Amino acid sequence: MSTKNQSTPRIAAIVGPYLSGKTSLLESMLVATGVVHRKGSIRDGNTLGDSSREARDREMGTEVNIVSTDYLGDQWTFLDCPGSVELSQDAIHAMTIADITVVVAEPDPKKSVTISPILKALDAAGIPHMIFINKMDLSESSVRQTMESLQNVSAHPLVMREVPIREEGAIVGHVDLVSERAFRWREGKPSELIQLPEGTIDREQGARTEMLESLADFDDTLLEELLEDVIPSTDEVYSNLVRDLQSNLIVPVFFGSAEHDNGVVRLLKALRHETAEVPATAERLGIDTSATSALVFKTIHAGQVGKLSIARVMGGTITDGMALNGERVSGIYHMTGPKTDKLARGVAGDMVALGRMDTVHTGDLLTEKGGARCALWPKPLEPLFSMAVHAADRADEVKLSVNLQKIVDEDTSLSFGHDGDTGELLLWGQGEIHLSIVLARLTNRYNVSITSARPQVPYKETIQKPTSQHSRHKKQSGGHGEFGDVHIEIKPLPRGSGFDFSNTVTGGAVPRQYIPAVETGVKEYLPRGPLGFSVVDLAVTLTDGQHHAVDSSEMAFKKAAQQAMREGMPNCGPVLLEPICTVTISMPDEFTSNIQRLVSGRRGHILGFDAKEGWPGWDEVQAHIPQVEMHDMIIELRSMTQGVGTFAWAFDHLQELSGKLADNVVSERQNAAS
Ligand SMILES: Nc1nc2c(ncn2[C@@H]2O[C@H](COP(=O)(O)OP(=O)(O)OP(=O)(O)O)[C@@H](O)[C@H]2O)c(=O)[nH]1
Ligand SMILES: [Mg+2]
Repeated sequence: MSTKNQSTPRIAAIVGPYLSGKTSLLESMLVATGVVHRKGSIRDGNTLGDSSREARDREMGTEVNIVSTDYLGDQWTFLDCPGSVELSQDAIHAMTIADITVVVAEPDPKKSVTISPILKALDAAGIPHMIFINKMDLSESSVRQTMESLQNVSAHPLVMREVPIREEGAIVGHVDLVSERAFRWREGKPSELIQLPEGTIDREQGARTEMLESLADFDDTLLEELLEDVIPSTDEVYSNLVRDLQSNLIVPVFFGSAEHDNGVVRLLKALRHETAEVPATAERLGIDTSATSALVFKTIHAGQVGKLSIARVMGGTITDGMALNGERVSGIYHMTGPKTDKLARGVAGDMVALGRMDTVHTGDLLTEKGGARCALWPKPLEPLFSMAVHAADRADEVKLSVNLQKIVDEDTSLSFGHDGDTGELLLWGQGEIHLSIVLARLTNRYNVSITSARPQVPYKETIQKPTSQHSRHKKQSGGHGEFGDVHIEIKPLPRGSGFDFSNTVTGGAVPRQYIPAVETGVKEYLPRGPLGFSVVDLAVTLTDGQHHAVDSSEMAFKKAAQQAMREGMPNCGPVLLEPICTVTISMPDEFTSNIQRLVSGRRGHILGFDAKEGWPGWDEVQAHIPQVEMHDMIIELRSMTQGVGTFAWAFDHLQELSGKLADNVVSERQNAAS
């Protein structure tokens, strides 16, 4: 099988749960491909990946590591993605653009559920993928147990490609189920070909039969051979494996230990022989490759080169100076971790960084004709957690928003903007860690220091009963006086009506030209009612009044109206309104029963639940939950669901809040104002 034509450049995304060993696997692959001679260590902070200060400080991946290399004459780019669920946008984009995804799982069966969201996303988009069960050096469970629990979260059959060779409980090597060759693992050296150990033969035969049966489900010739006890040729088995993987019918499973370089060359060889090339990926994404095209998968604002748009060439050739989407390419680079090398061109399949494409965004499809998005580009993740932010030094406010925009360009699961009700600058993202990385990046990269706080909830208030109010504004201070006199009626309106002003004055008691001033006066009162919040759902009618031929003015009537509101409103039974959201929580069904506790603990109530469409084994719970309770809900939800639960939400309605909770909100507001 080592005879193989050279392929076009290919891309593998490396994804998986937090700390499953993705970066270690990449490092081990780079040692195997000869790119680096000595492995960096995550703990020592000297890996080729995870080079940013935020990543090193936290000993975790905080952004995708892009490394292009050469393996046995083929070009490869590996996209090592952060595992934290809060940083999954990069992984989603990497999987989208890659020819294959390697899901790095842990051997502990209890952790298998953590790869469930990744597998769902891969299946939904039809992306071919393999699983690498890492950390086998630590494993106490059998490969079979791990396989069973992984199969529970995969829609497609998992196909074990090797069985372990054990000595005194520890795994010391593997038997490849296609070639039926046995290998002994060696620390830091290629595995050694050995005789198939006696004690492993039965397991090897059983597992090989299972593998062939899985393949026969998709191939009648193979099925017939199995039924007739004909041993299929190695080439036939390989061609089935390749076809079924590339059409996302099966998920091959390999195992090993990235830390000890075990099983890594086997995985690389599978990637080399079984991964489809760029035309298949372009077809999956609906991209026409007859003309030059490139899909932007990541935007980076860093280093001396300025903005870089990292793109995959899907068809044709990109050369420096070419105009794409109306912008001139100024510099084409090849990436190896944080290092960039200038290239003359990028050909179909290549991952290239394009310099200074100012108007280009992640997800844009670049062509000479210009200007389209990739229709199948994934939508940004829902915002789940927010903080109110401002520059510690007021003079840095502009610097803050300019640089925040750059960071948001790099990560589409972030957003920021002023809240329409509270006026605060809110930064939205996927969780506390996500936002703390953004704040650290603002400081480390752009030298802006930030203070952050829990965002205010946009409470409102309304009234429960009507009142009539007569108020007069009168001022005599030499020369012109001020005189305005109004009778108003204030009435509650149904929830969601907003505000209504009308006028029933007859006989010119309030001259026509002053009536708009009365309306303005009332409206100017509304942002701060008797409880301190913006008043909604009420009607005010001007019923009568008096004026003075000399002293009346628009200003005088506006003041009279404000005074009438100030005096009348406290008599209308003001009541606090809190925003309630409709929330759809999704999680694997084994956790559904916990959600009742989560929702009721947050003063919410469940509206219903159902199986999540297109996500076998997952449920969705609909609930109404007060917005104030949602601030840190994602943290509790994740802790209840091994990190995989998530939700979508939208404002639904305002609801009256009374009692102690309301009293606390009102007194906090009054303390803040005083
Ligand atoms: N024993 C053992 N430890 C491993 C193995 N692979 C990785 N580790 C350790 O697991 C920890 C996490 O490894 P990383 O490679 O950073 O994991 P990651 O998946 O890239 O982590 P994130 O990107 O933060 O999600 C490190 O302490 C590694 O040394 C392995 O095969 N065996
Ligand atoms: Mg990592």
